[in-house]
Amino acid sequence: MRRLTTIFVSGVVLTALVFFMIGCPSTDKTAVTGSGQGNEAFVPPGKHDDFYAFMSGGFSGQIGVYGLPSGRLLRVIPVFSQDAEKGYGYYEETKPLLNTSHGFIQWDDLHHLQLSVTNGEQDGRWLFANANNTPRIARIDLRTFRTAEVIEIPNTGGNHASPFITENTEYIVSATRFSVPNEYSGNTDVPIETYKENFKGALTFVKCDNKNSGEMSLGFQILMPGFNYDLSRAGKDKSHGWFFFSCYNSEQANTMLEINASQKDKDFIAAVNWKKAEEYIAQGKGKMMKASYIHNTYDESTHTAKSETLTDVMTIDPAECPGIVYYIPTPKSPHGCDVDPTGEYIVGGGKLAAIIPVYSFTKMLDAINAKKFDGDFNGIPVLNYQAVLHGEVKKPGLGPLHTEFDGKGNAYTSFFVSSEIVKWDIKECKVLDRAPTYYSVGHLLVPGGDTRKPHGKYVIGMNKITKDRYLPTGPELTQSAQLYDISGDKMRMILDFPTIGEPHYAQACPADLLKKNSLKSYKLTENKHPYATLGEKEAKVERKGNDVHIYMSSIRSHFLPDNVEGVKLGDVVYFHVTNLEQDWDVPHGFAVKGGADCSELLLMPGETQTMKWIPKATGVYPFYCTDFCSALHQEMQGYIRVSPANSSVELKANTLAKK
Ligand code: CUK
Ligand code: CUA
Repeated sequence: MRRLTTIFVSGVVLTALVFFMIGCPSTDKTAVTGSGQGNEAFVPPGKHDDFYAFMSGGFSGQIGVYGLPSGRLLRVIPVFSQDAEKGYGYYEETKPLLNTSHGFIQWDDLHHLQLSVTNGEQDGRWLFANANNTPRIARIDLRTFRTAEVIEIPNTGGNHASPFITENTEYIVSATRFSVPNEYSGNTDVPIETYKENFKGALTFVKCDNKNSGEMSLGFQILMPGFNYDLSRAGKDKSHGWFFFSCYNSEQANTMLEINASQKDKDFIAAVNWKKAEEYIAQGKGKMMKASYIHNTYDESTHTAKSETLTDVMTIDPAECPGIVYYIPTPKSPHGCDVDPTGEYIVGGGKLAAIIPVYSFTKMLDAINAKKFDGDFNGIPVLNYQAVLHGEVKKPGLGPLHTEFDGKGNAYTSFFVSSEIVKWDIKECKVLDRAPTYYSVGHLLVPGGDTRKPHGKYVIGMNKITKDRYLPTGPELTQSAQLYDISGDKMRMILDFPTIGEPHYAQACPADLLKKNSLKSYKLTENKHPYATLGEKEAKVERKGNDVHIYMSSIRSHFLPDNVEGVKLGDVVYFHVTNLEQDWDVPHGFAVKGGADCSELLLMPGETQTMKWIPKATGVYPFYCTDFCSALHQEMQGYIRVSPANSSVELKANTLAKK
């Protein structure tokens, strides 16, 4: 999305670009609008924010948790990238979460988030996130604000239209951004110019154990024509049972997409009847395919993640199963695809379109029944545009991307090229208000604005470019979020704050939904980690061949043992550290000098984590606590001695057992 301004292919865009450059002067004194002068967003110390906002970190692979309206960054949740701040992906227990069929991957590009829903309303249980690069979906547990599960999506290349979910979190979808040679054909080594024959675009429906643990498994995959599937939303209420996916590159170009995929006036939104797909599969119309993909789960009782390889995928061919997919023609190179709270209206965001098309679900069903088709694409019926259209928002702005709703009949659409948020009336398709953003807004969010019950109150624009808006920080400038009050007729900007990584989509929910469930510590009595040290008396050292296991406890303000000797070159040392505290907000850290692939441990009360440490030279190495935990935090330290491989120093440590 960052490079959208470099498209020079159509008159519309060229005009748009000029407009953009004019609309973005570097000395615009009136640029800070909003009558609040920042006061409205101020939440004094001791008072809590009204909302949690979860913002994707984009190419940081993480999630930023902010309070609203203060804009305070409260936590960064590591998901797809290693995070040295928390040791995530460095310590042994979390490494399996980053396993894929391509091996251990330390990074990804996280674009979208969605909170779990029940009856189309936020239920505060889980947060889902997509990996756009190596296709995966993660589930974050909102009791702990930690990644609990990651599942890989086979036969796809880039998981962009994801992790959007159905009304009761029955399914989380994943649609391939890049179509790829069909993995199940057994031959993916094909000439790229055979794109049209050989490349497929899979839409994957990942099942969620929505009544219990939330655990994910692959439900089924629909093998679609080879387009680029971009964004999606589930139907709601009357349209429950359907899912809508935008796609571009219906030209099926495989090179220079900025020109070659911008030829047609209209691409498509694919309307998918997933309930009908379930019926076909129940009737045995699906095909089970062999694949290899990874599923990683974190077990809270052992504080440890494990990885398993799965091998089966149920697939379904829409050409052989009439009634599961219809294409709705959509101008032009659509990006966003959003469904209003009633489930009746489907909004397309054509990046190069001069209007916003709004489709009617009722009209769509009528058109399907009356067979108002304009031909088909590979056996998938193409619906007549006019027959499905509710209306077009005329002259809304330039470069429409995404739309959210306030539950009062209004929609808010972001415009990348003209840098603004536009409020419009859904029924009348009439523009009501517009507010500038600084600059080039991508996604926007209204708390609950994608659900059946939006909480309204605010809209946040997430901007790709900040140029002159903040103090310069060298060539790379921060991206930003801008908070507008939408409780009145006019949008008013009340806060502007920098964000981590590149925020694409974000979600917000009332603080009360999560606050009461937030975990304060892990119970030591429930700690089932095989290497836990559940009291200081259990601290010990053990040699198993070249492996040295140190069962270490930590409590204010010492480690036990804190002197270890008898480790030899060639040994692999495992520090299994348990935090014996049972109070809220008392983590201990742990770090040793040197050692390959090392980070720190950051142990929550009651938790056990393991650092693998391979010394490279003899000597005495200090270790210490990295988190300021008490007045004597600086005293919380120790030593480990490493001797030559042939040394006769016995393994020993100052544990209570020995005294
Ligand atoms: S995308 Cu980034 S602004 Cu990946 Cu949802 Cu539209
Ligand atoms: Cu424990 Cu500082």
